[in-house]
Amino acid sequence: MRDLIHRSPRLLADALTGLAAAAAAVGAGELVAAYTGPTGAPVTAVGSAAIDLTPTPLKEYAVRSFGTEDKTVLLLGIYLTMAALAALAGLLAARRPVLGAGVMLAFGGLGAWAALSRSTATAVDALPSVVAALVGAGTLLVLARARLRTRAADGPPPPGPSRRTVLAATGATLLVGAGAGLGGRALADRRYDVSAARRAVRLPAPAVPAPPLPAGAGENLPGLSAFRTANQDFYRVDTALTLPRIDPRDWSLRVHGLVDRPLLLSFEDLLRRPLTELDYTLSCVSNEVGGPYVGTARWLGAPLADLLRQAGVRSGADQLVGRSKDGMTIGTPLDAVLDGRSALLAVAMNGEPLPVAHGFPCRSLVPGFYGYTSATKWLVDLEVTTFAAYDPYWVRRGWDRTGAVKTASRIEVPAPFARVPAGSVTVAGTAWATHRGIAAVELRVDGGPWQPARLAADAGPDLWRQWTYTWAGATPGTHHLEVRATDGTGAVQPEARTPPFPAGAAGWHSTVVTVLAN
Ligand SMILES: Nc1nc2c(c(=O)[nH]1)N[C@H]1C(S)=C(S)[C@@H](COP(=O)(O)O)O[C@H]1N2
Ligand SMILES: [Mo]
Repeated sequence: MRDLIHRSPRLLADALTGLAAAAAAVGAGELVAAYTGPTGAPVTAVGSAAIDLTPTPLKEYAVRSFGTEDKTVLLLGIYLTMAALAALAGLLAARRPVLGAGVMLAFGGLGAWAALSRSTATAVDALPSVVAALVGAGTLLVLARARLRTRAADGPPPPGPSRRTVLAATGATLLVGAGAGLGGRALADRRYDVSAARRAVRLPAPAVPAPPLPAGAGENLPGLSAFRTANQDFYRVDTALTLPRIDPRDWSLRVHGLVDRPLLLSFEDLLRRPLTELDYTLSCVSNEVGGPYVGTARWLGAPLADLLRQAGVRSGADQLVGRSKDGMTIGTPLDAVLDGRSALLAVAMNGEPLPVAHGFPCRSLVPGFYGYTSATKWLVDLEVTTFAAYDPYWVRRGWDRTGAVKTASRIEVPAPFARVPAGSVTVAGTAWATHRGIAAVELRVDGGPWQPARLAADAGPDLWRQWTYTWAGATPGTHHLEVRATDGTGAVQPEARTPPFPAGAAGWHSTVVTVLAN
């Protein structure tokens, strides 16, 4: 023990050597990636590969526990793991500098492999990690050897820099590496910025405007979700560790596969088509019963069916696969796209060009389907194919290949575990069964009889519906509220709970509220 305490400053300094080398490596990698493309940055590449390789249950757990913050948590985990391994490499290098350097090379190799493993990768994506490996190995070799040389046992101090100088150089390397990393990120953000290009987009007026929302489609009740979700409040679910940044001038959409006339459209071509406006509620298959991954926006886009008819769909085709700039693939039943529903190639969301996080410059939307089978963001390619011929990204991971939205209802007011005064209590929430519509919502208290809720005006089957219920005579104590909806086909939401995997959550939402004695 005494010995360890005695040696610990030295061990710390050894570990610091490893951290400094890793910082220099990552910093160099970020700087190179600012020129070769941000998806190749070593940590981003490893993180993206981790997302693609994560088994479905773990991914579900991450989305459930961390929500939209899941990527921050992942990156934090990668940085901490890397720091721990780098510290170990430093300790190793204190005895065998070449071995420590070998660990750094292996790190870089992992980054290069990860960068190349992505379906959209090109050879230059490996460059940041290769440079990082060389910088990391070289730095560790130099620092560790310099430290070894200061360590002559007894007698006169060895020639060369003092121990303190080497330590200072190590600290400086750490800071310079971290600075290069942040600088590289900032540079990449500037070089790949599309906000000016996004602001420059002139959205045409819709050829087919959305019908006006009926008065009273949206209740204005504190605690109840707004009928229209603001862009900054709209949920975000995707696998992109760095957002694809696409300049519309560089964008094109290929339509191919089982078609008579393959098409290639520029963004201008797309905007020249007659555009349709659509009020639509988009939801995620990963949403738990009562969960937040649902939102409603006014979208503007080119009708997808017209485009496919122009291309001439061949008989036998039954799946439409969208491919994104970042390699995501999403498959939709073709008959649904062509059956007259308002399937769109959307370019705008709530009156502005699509936000980058929501797919700028173009995404697909097919009413009635969860996002993972219909709503490809950063869309660049549409392939008409068959279900037999191709399994898209999520289907390969075991998710249902159809992805029709299940009927869902949610109690939002009172909030879970709220404490409310006795007497008359307003209960309110939302319900959706996109493309089938909501015909009824019922509420029951403490397992009693189901009571009809009052539905807000019907804005159409592609939209959610708000509802309210006046709970008269709420008595002091703890109470259990349950909700269920009936969709436009007359099907009542089943009681049995199923988890989101593999086809979307089902079951009744419930909350517990405490009624206070007045
Ligand atoms: N390119 C790409 N598109 C994607 C995804 C993705 O991971 N990558 N996720 C899908 C899923 S699962 C959903 S629920 C919706 C979410 O869209 P939003 O983030 O705009 O709400 O996008 C879909 N489109
Ligand atoms: Mo989703």
